[in-house]
This record gives sequence, structure tokens and C-alpha cells, in this order.
Amino acid sequence: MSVLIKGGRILTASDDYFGDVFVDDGRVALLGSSLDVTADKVIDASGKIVMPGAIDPHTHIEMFFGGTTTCDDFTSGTTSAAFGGTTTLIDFCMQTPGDTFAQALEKYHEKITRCPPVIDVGFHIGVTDLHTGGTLEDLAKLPDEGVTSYKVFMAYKGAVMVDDETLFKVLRTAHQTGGLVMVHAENGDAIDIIVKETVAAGNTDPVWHARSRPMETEAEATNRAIQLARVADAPLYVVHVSCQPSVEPIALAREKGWKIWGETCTQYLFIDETMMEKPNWEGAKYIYTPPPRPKEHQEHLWKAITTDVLSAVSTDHCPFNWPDQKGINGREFQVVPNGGPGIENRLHMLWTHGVRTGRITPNRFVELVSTNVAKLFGLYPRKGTIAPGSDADIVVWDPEKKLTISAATHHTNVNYNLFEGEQVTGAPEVVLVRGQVIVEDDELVAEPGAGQFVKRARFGEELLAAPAAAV
Ligand code: DUC
Ligand code: ZN
Ligand code: ZN
Repeated sequence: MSVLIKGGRILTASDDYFGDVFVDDGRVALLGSSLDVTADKVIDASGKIVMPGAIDPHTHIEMFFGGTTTCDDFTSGTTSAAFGGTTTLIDFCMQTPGDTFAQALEKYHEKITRCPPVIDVGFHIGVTDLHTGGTLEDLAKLPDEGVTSYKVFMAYKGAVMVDDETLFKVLRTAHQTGGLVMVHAENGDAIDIIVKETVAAGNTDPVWHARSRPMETEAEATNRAIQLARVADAPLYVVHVSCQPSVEPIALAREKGWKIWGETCTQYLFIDETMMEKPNWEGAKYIYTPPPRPKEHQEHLWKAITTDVLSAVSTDHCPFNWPDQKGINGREFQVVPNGGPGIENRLHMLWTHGVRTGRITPNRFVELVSTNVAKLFGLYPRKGTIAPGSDADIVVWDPEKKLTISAATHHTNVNYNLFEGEQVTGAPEVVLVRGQVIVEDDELVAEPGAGQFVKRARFGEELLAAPAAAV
């Protein structure tokens, strides 16, 4: 199958030019102006932007958490992602405490077999237990399986939180194996005390979720993880940075040239803590962690993504239906499953409020949602760019397309949208994964199974693109 994408504005992290893209056998075969080739399918991209498919490095699909399971499976979650222009996601394969890492991986491979994805999928391993199930020896073997990033939680005491000993051992293992360590950085011990005191004082409304997780607890854990990564000489990626106090240690580390990176998520750029005060328990929709912060932190985060202090914007898509799943353990903030949806609207929101307002350049947009992620997580240059030999994961983006974001029209299984009613300008027209059209004219045109599991390269190594097919 060959595809000719004609006359678009080709946008990558480094380039911005008009031309044609010829795709053959799932890969970009030729780039040029007015290419003289015949193709099975021709897509007229005049007036459109042709960019690499976005990569979401932070999702929680079909994850058991907080006494329930996130309501997207790998078919629905990846369908929703595709409608938003995401062509690869890297999900957290969570080790159930007591399981070996091989068992954890087997369970997640079963999930993508039972509910096949429509876009490509990779896994990070979520390390929760090195005492009764997982061993460091087994952790060290995972990069051979294409699982080259290790995630640890410094919060959620009594559930998935690990202590500093485990964090440090994982960092050391990453140093030896070429893995990248990802941290959820919050001081879980301090938060546990504050939450208990808050509840004992009778404060259980949703907004107390934010009030019991001070920004300093995020900043402290961020700094602790950074310093331990230095000691272990391991690369570190701090997930979902929500506020200026935790931006600061990352900024300092990067200024010093240390191997530290950070991401924020769409919701931290747009949702502030006042949303949690919504009446009738609607504030529970915004119980995710770290919590929404005071509004002024949004400007700090925008600054951090424009100045390369933060390197990526992910979604932390972690969907629980409201009110049923959010209320499954009762209507007190401390028992609400933590998580918010967002897999479909990352590009819509960032383009509308970032590129169109001039806050970020179009090239930076591509870097934040695709290229930097590909480089950090062992997918580049196969993914994250449009170059001869790279996978033809391509979004034909209509910069003028208008859309009202709504749970009534999105494609995830979750029944609410964090950005409900938001008018956006800029949306995908056609989405291709390895040359196969997945979404076209607002229709899903591929079957589940169009997506594949992708084995990633070790940190700092390239995932080599196969040679371009001959024309
Ligand atoms: N935060 C969430 O909101 N949900 C899942 C895990 C996390 O860290
Ligand atoms: Zn987290
Ligand atoms: Zn998460």
C-alpha cells in the first residue's frame, strides 16, 4: 500500500516547508516538491499541515487503581488517542505487588491481545515491589524485551509507593542497563499525615484533595529524586510536573547539564484548583494527582515548556466515570480513585492556546508532543519525525478546523471531559499509523489490531528506521 500526501506544509521539530510525502510499505519513502509518483491513495493536503504523529508517554489504560479499573481498554483508549492525532502511546505496565516483572508484562500483553489497539503501543514497567515478586535481576532483563523505562511512585503510601531504597536501587539498575527512570514525585509520607489530619478535622470535600497535597511535597520529592539520580548516575524523567516549586529543581539540574527531564500534562496548563469547588460533588472529576494548582502556576508551566525546562506535554490519561467510579468507595476525597481523562484533546488544546496565541512555535509544538518523547523513550528516528525511512505515523492537521470539546462527541469510554465546552481551532483531518489510514473525516477507518506493540531502544540509543522502500 502506498500513499501520496500532496502539497502540505510539512512540519517537524526542525523543519517547516511545503512539499509532498510519499509513503510506501508503512514508511516514509520520499519527500520532495511535486513528486512524480503513482500511489494507491492520494491525500490532498493543501492548506493543511503534515506532521509526525504525536506520542503520549503517560497513560493508564485498563489499570486497576483505587479499587476500580480505568474505563478505557486498549481499543477504546487508542481510538480516542487517534482521533486527537496521537499515533503511539506508552502505557504503564503496573506490577501488581507480589508479581514478577515477567508476569506483569504478560498481563499487559494479554490486555493488548484481548482489546487490540489501533495505534502503536509501548510499555514502561511500573515497579511497586522488589521484596516479594520483582527482582533487580529481572528488571535488568526488561530492556531486551523493548521495555526500556522504569516508573516508580514516591506517593500513594500503602498502595504503589516505594521507599527511597527501592527508588535508588531502580536508579542504579537503570545506570547499568540503559533504562530511563520515571518518577511520580510527591512526598507520600508527609501527604499521608496531612490527609489523615484533614479528614480528622472533617474536611472531606473534593477541594481538600488539593489542599492536603502542598506544592512543597512535590518539590521536595522532585529534588530528592534528582539528587539520587545524580548519585546513581542515571537519567531521570519527572512525570506530571504541576507547579513552579517543582519546576525549579528541574531548571537548576538542567542548567547544570544533568541528565534530568520533566513533563507536564495538558490539564496542568488549563485546569486550576477552583474547579474542585464545583457543587454537587462535581469537583471529584478533578481529583487527580498531583492536584490542580492555583491558576498562576499555569503561566510558570507555559514558561517552562517554552524555555526547555520541561521537555514534553503528556496527558496522564487515567479515566474513571463520574460519579459511579469516582464514588465507588464513598464521597470523601481521600477514597476517590485518582485520575482524569485527556488522551484525545492534548493537541487540540496546545495548538489552540499555545501555537495560535504565539506562546509556542509550531516546531516546539511538534517537539513537545512527539519528537522529544520519541528521543527520550527510544523511539527516534523511527517515530517522532517525518524523514525517509521513518514510520509513516503522520497527522494531516487542519489548522482552521473548529471543534467544541465535549464528552458527547469524544471517543474515550469515560463520561466526562475535563475541557468540556472548550472551542478549539486546529484538529486532525487524517491520521496514519505506519502508512495505514486510521482516522479520516472524523471516522475511524481501521480495525482494532492496526496498532502494534513497539519494542523501544535503550535510553540514548536510536530505534533505527528500516531503509526506505525502493520506488
Ligand atoms: N495520578 C493520577 O491522577 N492517576 C494515576 C496515577 C497518578 O499518579
Ligand atoms: Zn503519577
Ligand atoms: Zn500517571
